[in-house]
Amino acid sequence: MRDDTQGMDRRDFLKTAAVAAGSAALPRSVAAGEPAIRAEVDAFLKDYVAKWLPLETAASEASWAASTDVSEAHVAAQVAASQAVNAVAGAPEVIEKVTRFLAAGADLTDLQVRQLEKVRLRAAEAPGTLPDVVKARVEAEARQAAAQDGFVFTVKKPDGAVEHPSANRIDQVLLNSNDLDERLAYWKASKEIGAPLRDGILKLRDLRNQVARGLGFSDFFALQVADYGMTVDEMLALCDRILADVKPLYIQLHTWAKHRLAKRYGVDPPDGKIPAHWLSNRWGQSWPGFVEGIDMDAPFQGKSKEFIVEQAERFYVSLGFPKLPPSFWTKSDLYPADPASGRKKNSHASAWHVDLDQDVRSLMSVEPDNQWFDTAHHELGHIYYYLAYSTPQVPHLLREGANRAFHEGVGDLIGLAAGQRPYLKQAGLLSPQAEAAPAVKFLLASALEGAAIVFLPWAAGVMTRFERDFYAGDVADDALNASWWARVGEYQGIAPPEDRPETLCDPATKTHVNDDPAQYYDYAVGTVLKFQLHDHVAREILKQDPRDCNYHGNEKVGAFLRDILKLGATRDWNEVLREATGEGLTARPLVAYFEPLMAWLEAENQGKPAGWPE
Ligand code: X8Z
Ligand code: ZN
Repeated sequence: MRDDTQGMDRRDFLKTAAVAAGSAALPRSVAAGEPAIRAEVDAFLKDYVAKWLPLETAASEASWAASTDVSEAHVAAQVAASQAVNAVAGAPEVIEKVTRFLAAGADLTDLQVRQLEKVRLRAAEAPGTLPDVVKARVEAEARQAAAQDGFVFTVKKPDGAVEHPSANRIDQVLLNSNDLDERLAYWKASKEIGAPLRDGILKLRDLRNQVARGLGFSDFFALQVADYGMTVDEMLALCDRILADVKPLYIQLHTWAKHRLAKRYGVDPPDGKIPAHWLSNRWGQSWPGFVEGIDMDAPFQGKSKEFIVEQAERFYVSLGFPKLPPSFWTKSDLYPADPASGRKKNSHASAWHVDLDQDVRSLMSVEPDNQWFDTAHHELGHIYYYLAYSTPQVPHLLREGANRAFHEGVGDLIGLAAGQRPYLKQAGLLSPQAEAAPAVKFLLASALEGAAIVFLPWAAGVMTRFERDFYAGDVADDALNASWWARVGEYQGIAPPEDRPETLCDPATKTHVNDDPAQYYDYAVGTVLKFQLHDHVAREILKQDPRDCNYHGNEKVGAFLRDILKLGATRDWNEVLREATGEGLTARPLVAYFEPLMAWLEAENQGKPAGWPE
């Protein structure tokens, strides 16, 4: 199982939990039937887990092999292993029993209801009542992943030479090059991967929807949102609120960046949107490297790639987390594949909980730079979450985050902590210029990069809206690019450098669209959550300024986090958050964190037109 696991419908749980609470007041004689069904459910869950877990582990193992070494044989093995686990998870008798048990939810314990909801959502991903569709989906998923992971980028150089750059190399050019022609060549090369994935993503949309509708979900997007106990409309409304909260600051950042980049490339700033190839990320989801005097990569020059992951582990250990199990180091695939080996692997970082116990692994292509430093903390957050809830107190079916956004938010929180200047200085990872830079400049760099302000229009806007429309049937097959760029323009104020015909497929250049579908709001909600937890940690535990604090070595912070992580999915996420921070989900700490930037940017941007035409 990867960190994009399926969730449960909390709405149903809350309904049943409320009924269950009421039943406690009934006379004993009325409640006398409870133990019988509870015993029956326990027996069912025990039997289910005994059958499902070994097959789930085998399917994860096969998926791992397919993602770390793309080959026909690995695709075939992955399909066979997924089919085997689906036969158990989606068996018609499982669906029948779960439905019957959940109808009697009033007599069950909370933990039983939660596990049954997990079983139900797993069945909804592969209902045995639609065997042909489920089989076709498994095959199409595996083929799409292999086509993506095995893709070779090609750049034709001005001198006629041909380069096959890795994803890391493309990212480096977009980060460092001031030559707009070179930038355009690498940006366009990065989008070539979309075309061969176009037919596959259309086929997958239909198969994913057919599967989800089998158990009554309106479409595949609704099935994924069900993890939060929210409707699609509620999730979209939450994302819209996040977008509204950050929009004024985003517009100022957009204006500032447009002028800064025009100066850097020696050209006039465009009137409205920023050309996509100007930005230091293939999708414009993060804009690192723009702030003069803040070179976050310099301190990593001369360090080894191993240092990046080991330093991240040291940070967690300083908070009282254990050292990673030796198998993490032997089984993970942490560094770029040797090009000479011919091995192809997924280039996007992920964390894996293979046996839902101690077999934890990460797939990365770490290089010694600041982006991988941040990503390594993010991935270890998933890994430490897995380990924290792999205890006898947490049933295997509930070994997941409180919700998926918690899983994304935790490692990001530690990434945010490891990006604070007091810690970087102490670790020898802060350049003298970055140390001397005014606080507002450092804050500016933080708003632009990683998962912060610039990230949110992309995550809560473009990705969430595009995928929602895609699965709801609101995007015509011959308008994928048109619809994609309409969203990119609307939310990010970014324009394609040239026409993007429908033979290409720019949405499918983003790995999540292919292999982690309809879940990107996890990162938007996770970002809000990260700043909420950070604010609590800095103010209430460290008693330090959230913008200038140091978690390192503080075991109280570690204990605070472990108290959240060790619960897995045994509790309602709203309650977990409220108990941890005293508040429900709120973007207030996120907005407050960047508040000093607004006045500075307004002064910098004075006289420059802000925003872009709709
Ligand atoms: O995919 C990731 C992680 C793995 S869960 C590296 N992230 C998103 C992305 O890269 O698009 C982290 C930030 C957003
Ligand atoms: Zn993640």
